[in-house]
Amino acid sequence: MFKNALATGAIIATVQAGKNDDDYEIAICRMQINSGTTVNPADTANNPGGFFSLRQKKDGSGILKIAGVGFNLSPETSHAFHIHAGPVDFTADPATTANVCATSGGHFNPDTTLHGAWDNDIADKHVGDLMQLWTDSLGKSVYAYETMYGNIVDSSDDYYVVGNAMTIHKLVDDEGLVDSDASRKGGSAGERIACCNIELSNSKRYNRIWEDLEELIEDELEESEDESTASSPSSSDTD
Ligand SMILES: [Cu+2]
Repeated sequence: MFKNALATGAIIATVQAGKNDDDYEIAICRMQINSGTTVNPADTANNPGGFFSLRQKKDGSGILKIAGVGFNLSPETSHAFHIHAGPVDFTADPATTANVCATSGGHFNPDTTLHGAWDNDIADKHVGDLMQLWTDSLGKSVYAYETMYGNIVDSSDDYYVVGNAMTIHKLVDDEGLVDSDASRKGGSAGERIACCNIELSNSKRYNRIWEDLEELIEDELEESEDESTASSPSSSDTD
């Protein structure tokens, strides 16, 4: 099984990982604005959108990485970002489908856990609970994330995410911390403003893009570690 592959040791001989394009499986997800969203639906130049790529070593020896950009989002805030179960049916007629992103299901949640923060242990979050999209003053988000809960290389695994959708919500994800059904199920994230389907790609170009993205992910993760160290509980929180 995929998860056991991490422990077998049979993959130690993978020399020069990252140098060989064929070592990696790649998936892409190209955001489209939701039909019927309240966010600038007619303003095609400023529609919320984004492009994301997922990469993982084909032998299952590495964890899943997700990187990309979101744009035309609310500035200087964060947007809830999840994997939802099942694909969006983009063939649905926009004239009669008010919420095409809702043709995908609820959060991808093979363990039937409650919703939680992206950095929780899997017992306290959904597999589909991704790190939020943090935006700059222009409403852009540069995104880099890695997770051990999800894969794109073993279609028999419960955590296989290809064929599911990724969704950007209008609001901040409250990470299940509020005492309400909406919070515990979905983070009170508001409407789905854009969505995409996770599809495999065999374009070798993405591997070259990913060489840069790997650096980005490392930088972002270091930054978030620095921030969490800086806000450690030694400071006074009484005011
Ligand atoms: Cu969602």
